[in-house]
Amino acid sequence: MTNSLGDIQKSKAIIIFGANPAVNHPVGFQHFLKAKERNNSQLIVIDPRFTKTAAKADIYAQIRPGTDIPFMYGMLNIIFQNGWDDKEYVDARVFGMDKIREEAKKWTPELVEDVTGVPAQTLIQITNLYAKNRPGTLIWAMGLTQHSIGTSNTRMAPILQLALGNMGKAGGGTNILRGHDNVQGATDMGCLADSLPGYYGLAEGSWKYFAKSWGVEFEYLEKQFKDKSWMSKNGFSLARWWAGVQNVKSDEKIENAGTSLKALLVFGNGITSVAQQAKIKEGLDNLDMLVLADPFVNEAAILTDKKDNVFILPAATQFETSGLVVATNRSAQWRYKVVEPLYESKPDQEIMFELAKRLGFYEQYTKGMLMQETKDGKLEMIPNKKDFVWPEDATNEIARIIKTIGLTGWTAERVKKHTDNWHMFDEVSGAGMGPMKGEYYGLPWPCWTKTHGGSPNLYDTSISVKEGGMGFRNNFGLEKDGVNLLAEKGSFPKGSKIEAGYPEITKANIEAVLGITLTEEEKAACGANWKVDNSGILVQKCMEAGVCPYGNAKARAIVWNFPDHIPMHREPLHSPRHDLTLKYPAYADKANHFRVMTKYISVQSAKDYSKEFPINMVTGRLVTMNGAGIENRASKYIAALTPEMFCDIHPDLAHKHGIKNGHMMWIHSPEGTKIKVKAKYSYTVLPDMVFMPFHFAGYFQGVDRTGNFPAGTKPFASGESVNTVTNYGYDIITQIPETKGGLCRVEKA
Ligand SMILES: Nc1nc2c(c(=O)[nH]1)N[C@H]1C(S)=C(S)[C@@H](COP(=O)(O)OP(=O)(O)OC[C@H]3O[C@@H](n4cnc5c(=O)[nH]c(N)nc54)[C@H](O)[C@@H]3O)O[C@H]1N2
Ligand SMILES: Nc1nc2c(c(=O)[nH]1)N[C@H]1C(S)=C(S)[C@@H](COP(=O)(O)OP(=O)(O)OC[C@H]3O[C@@H](n4cnc5c(=O)[nH]c(N)nc54)[C@H](O)[C@@H]3O)O[C@H]1N2
Ligand SMILES: [Mo]
Repeated sequence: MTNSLGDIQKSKAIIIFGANPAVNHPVGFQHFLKAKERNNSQLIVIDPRFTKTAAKADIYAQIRPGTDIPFMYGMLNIIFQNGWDDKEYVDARVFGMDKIREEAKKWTPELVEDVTGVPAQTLIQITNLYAKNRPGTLIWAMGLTQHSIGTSNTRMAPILQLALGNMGKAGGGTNILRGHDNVQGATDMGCLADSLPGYYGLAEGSWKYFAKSWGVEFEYLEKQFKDKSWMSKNGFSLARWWAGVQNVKSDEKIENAGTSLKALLVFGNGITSVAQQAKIKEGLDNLDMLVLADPFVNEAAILTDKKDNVFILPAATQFETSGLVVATNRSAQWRYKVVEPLYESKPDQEIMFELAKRLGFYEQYTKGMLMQETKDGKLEMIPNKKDFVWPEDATNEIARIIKTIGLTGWTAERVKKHTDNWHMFDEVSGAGMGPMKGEYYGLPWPCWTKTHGGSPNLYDTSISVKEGGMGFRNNFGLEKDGVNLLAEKGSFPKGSKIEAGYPEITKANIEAVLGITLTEEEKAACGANWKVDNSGILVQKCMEAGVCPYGNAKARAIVWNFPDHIPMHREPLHSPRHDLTLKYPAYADKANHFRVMTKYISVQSAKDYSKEFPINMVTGRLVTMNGAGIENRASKYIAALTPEMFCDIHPDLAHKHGIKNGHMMWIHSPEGTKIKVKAKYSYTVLPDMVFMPFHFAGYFQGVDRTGNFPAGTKPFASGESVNTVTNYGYDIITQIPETKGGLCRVEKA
C-alpha cells in the first residue's frame, strides 16, 4: 500500500479492481464511505460479481475474470486519445510509457467489450469519471493477484496511476488491501521462498551481511546447504511443495538437490486453503512426518489418510503473546499480551526455539538479539547480556539489520510509545499531535533513522525526505538502451540538495553525487552502500542533504527481466473463450519455477475446456468467516451464521440443470475432481458464472472425513473445500494459484 486507509478520505475518485472491502475490510471500508460523504468521491468498482462493495458504487463494471489488463489498456487508450495523461509527470518520472501507449492503441472500447464483457459505454464512462476526478486512488486485492497473469495485473494498475500522475500524491497511489493480520510484517520479515528478510535478495552479498549481523560465520550458513549454489535458489512455494514429496504422481520435474521432501512443518496455515487439494492430499499422505502447530486442529490432519507421525502442537493465539505487527499501510503497532498461554499451549517462537535446541542451532538462531552496533560501524556482543528479552530484543534486532525498506527507526521503545499514544494521531493523515508531533502513526516505513517520523505516502516529492518524502527507487541501473533511468531535472523531493535524479547512495559515490567528503574515520566505519552500512553514516548524510538513500529514479513501465516486458493480456489457462486463447495465449511452460516445472501453454492448449466446462468459477470470501475457516467454524455462534458450504448460482443457470434453490449440486473441475455443495440462488453472479467461498473443509469429493477429528475437536460446521476444484494455474513470477480464473461444470446431485 503506497498510502493508507485514512488517506483514501482525500481521494476524489476511488477505483477498485478485484477487492470487496465492504466484506473483507469492513472497518477500513468506512474510510471509503467517508471519502464519498465528505469529499464527494466517485466510487468505481470492477468485479465479476455484484458485491456488497459494488452496491455502494457510483458505477460498476461486471468484468469477465482475468481480463483486467484489457480493461486498463482500454482506459489508457481513452486517456491518451483525449490528452488526459499527465505528460509532465510522465516525462520526469516514468520510463517506458511510450511502449504502453503503443499497446493501448490496440485496445479500442469495442475490442475491450468483446474480451472483458464490459459494454464500451461503461468503459468510456468509467474512464471519464476517473480521469476527471483527481487525485484518484486505485485499490486492488485478490481479484487481481490470483491469476497466472497476477503479476502483470499488479504492474498494470500502477502504470494507469502513473499515466494520470496519481502516484506519490495524497489521495492517490495504489492501495492494496492486504489480507491477514500482520501479513505485511510477515512478508517484510522474509516469510517468502525467494528472499531474505527485508527483501534482501538471495545473493552472496546479502547472505554475508546477514551472517555478520547475526554473528555467525558465512561458512556456517553455507554448510547448511547441499552446496553453495543452493543459497541463491528459490525454495519450494506454499502453492507447490506437494510436487516435491516422494511418491507423489506428477509429470512435473522438480529440481531439489536430488532429493524429495520428507517432512512438513506448518505454522498457522490452513493447507486446505491452497489449490489442488487432491494433490495436496497425496503430498500429505506420502510424507514421513507432518507437524501442525496451530491453536485449532488444522484440517490438513483430517484430509490425510496418514496414520503415523502426524503431530498436532497446540500453538498459542496472538492474544497469548506480544510483539510488533505491521498494518497494510506499512505502519508498526505493538501488541500487548492479553492472557498467559492457556493449558499446555506455547507461543510460536517458543515452539521454534525448542526445535532449534533439539536440532542444535539455538545459539546461532538467537545470538543476534544479544548484539549491538558500535559507533565505528562494527558489531559487538552487548556487554554482560546473557539472555534476550522477548520480543523487545527481537524487534531491536530487526531495526538494526533491515535497512532496505527503512526499519531503522522501529525500536521496540518507539513502537510502544506510538501504540500507547494512538489517541494523539489524526485519523486521516496519521500525523501526530502533542508529544507525537512530527511523527506519523506507527512510523510507516521507510523510517530512516531513530528520529525519523515515518513516510505516510510512498514516492511523494511534495514533502521533504525528513518528513517522509521521496522519489522512485533507483534499483535497476542508471540507464537502459540509452535512456536515463533517473528522474529528470526539476523532479526531486522538496528541500533536496540535488535538484534532479540521482543514484542510490554508496560509499564510493557519495562524494561525486552529494559533494560530501567522508572523513577517514567515517570511511572506515561506513559499509559499501546504505543497505549494509551498520554505522548509519550514509543514511545520516542523506538526511542532512534532504536526499533519499535509495536514490531518485524513474518508475519503470518496462520490466526487461520479466517474460512480458510490458503487461500483456493472456487468457486464463482454462478460458471460457477458446477463440481468445489462440490470440492471447498463455506463457511457455516454465522449468524450475520455485523448484517445480510449472505448466502454462501445455495446459491451456491441450483442449477447448469450455465445451465440457462452460462455467466460470470465482472463489473468495464471506464477512462471517476467515481464511481456511477453522477458527470460525470451531465457534458455535459464528458457525451458526454460515453453517454450510454453498455455491452462489444464477437461477437461470440452475434451472437449466434442474438444480433447485437449497438443493445439493456437484461442481466438476477439468482435473477430474468434484465437490458436492448446496445451491444458493443469487443474482450477484451472471448465468455463466458461479461463486464459492473457500472457508470450508472436512469433506472431500462428497465424502465426510470429519470422523478423523480427535475426540471433542470436531468444528460446528464442515464442508467441501472449494480448493478441491479450483483449477491448475500459477502466476509466472510469484506462483500464486489461479483461484480466481477457472472453469467448471455444474450438475444436480
Ligand atoms: N471476512 C473476511 N475478511 C478477510 C478475509 C477473510 O477470509 N474473511 N481474508 C483476508 C485476506 S487473507 C485477504 S488476502 C483479503 C482479500 O480481500 P479481497 O481480495 O477483497 O477478497 P476476495 O473475496 O477473495 O476477492 C475480491 C474480489 O475479487 C473478485 N474477482 C475475482 N476475479 C476477478 C478478476 O479477474 N478481476 C476483478 N476485477 N475482480 C475479480 C471477486 O469476485 C471478489 O469479489 O481479505 C482479508 N479479509
Ligand atoms: N480458492 C481460494 N483459495 C484461497 C484464496 C481464495 O481467494 N480462493 N485466498 C488465499 C489467501 S489470500 C490466503 S491469505 C489464504 C488464507 O488461508 P490460511 O492462511 O490457511 O488462512 P487462515 O484460516 O487464516 O489460517 C490460519 C491458520 O493459522 C491458525 N492460527 C491462528 N493464529 C495462530 C498463531 O498465533 N499461531 C499459529 N501457529 N497458528 C495460528 C489458524 O487456526 C488457522 O488454522 O487462502 C488462500 N486460498
Ligand atoms: Mo490473503
